[in-house]
Amino acid sequence: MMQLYIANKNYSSWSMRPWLVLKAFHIPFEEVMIPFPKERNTGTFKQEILAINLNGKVPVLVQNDVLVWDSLAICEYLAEQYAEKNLWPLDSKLRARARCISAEMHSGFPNIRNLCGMNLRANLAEKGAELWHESEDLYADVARSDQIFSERPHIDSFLCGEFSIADAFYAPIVTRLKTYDLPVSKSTQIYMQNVLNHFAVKEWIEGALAEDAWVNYLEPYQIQK
Ligand SMILES: N[C@@H](CCC(=O)N[C@@H](CS)C(=O)NCC(=O)O)C(=O)O
Repeated sequence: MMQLYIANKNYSSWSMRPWLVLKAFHIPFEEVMIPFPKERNTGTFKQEILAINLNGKVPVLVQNDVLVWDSLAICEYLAEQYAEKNLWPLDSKLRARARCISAEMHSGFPNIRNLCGMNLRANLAEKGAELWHESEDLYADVARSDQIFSERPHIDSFLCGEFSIADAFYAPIVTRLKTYDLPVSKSTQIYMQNVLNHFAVKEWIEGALAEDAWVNYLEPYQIQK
């Protein structure tokens, strides 16, 4: 069975993406968790992941002698291996859009990523309001995601119709919008609710809530109780 190496569900947004794709499309896999250390550059995280992948980051997928690192490359590999499951939309126009917005997420949105780290256990609404007034860059990233969400084919559909890799790529943005309570349109609120109600997203979040590991360098806005 293939293995997916991930880090803490509470914090690891890149791990979340391929994990959601595997779950959403009922592809059997073994989850291997390598938790982040409490303090940066301590513990055994780096050593353990470097033993699997010289890039030193999660997620990593291992299937027999095939090693795939990087969330987008993993999803592309899965789409190829499980072609019958349509991990990308079947319609070529929607598929092109799904690929574009996933690539845009993969290489963009630095402000929301840096300022609003994923933290599923937290409620950082107050911090979100502060950041919203301080950072025009954050505004630009939120406005762009709001635009992408609002351009989906139907109010009740996912980004490109059925749930696809594109939705998995934006799921960590959805959770950030919620955690930091950032202002979004009504249409985006409906999309967010549909994503948060998806069984795979729910399962990941339940896993995150069950974790108790505190990673100091990923908690710039909270003090450990
Ligand atoms: N572009 C990569 C990013 C992977 C990444 O940055 N992973 C983070 C966890 S979310 C990581 O492993 N960080 C550990 C480190 O940099 O030491 C992908 O899409 O997989």
